[in-house]
Amino acid sequence: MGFTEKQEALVNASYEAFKQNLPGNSVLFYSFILEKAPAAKGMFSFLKDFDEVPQNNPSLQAHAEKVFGLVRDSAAQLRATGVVVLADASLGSVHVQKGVLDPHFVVVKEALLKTLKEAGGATWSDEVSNAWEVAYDELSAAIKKAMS
Ligand code: HEM
Ligand code: ISQ
Repeated sequence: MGFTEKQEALVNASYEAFKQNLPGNSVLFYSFILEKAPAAKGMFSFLKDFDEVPQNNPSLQAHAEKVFGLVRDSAAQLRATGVVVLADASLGSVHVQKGVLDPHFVVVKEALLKTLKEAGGATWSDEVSNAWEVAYDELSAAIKKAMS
């Protein structure tokens, strides 16, 4: 079965939970990424000058919000059309330039899910997780295709 209205609603609801504490959740997201891939720190222009993930850094928050927002948009696209089309064709070249490799996509996926789980509290469930995973995987596939 395709991506359902229910799945889209679950993604939207937990995206709102993420946004409710954007400063804290952004720091959490980066921390989860760097925990698994410490070397990725040097890839991010807004991280490389800091020893720790900076608290209350607007640039960091804006970037994190964009990533979660794109996954949420992908859920809407999947429900409406069954496919994910990149809104920004340059997303491929950005990631090639930064040296992003396939395994990084798994790291970012796990960090995203862990962050949403923290943000969602008792509302987090396997069903919510699965909806995000499908949307993330389809978006990742579109970015990887644009990278190749
Ligand atoms: C840049 C989204 C996967 C590392 C960007 C940008 C977006 C984005 C929108 C443009 C700049 C901005 O943040 O506004 C995504 C999405 C991903 C994904 C939606 C997965 C579905 C990855 C992965 C890595 C990565 C797996 C590797 C750790 C970077 C880096 C930049 C970037 C280093 C440049 C940031 C800078 O300006 O310094 N990404 N990305 N991305 N992405 Fe990703
Ligand atoms: C861009 N791409 C992947 C992950 C990110 C995390 C935080 C900020 C920007 C990002």
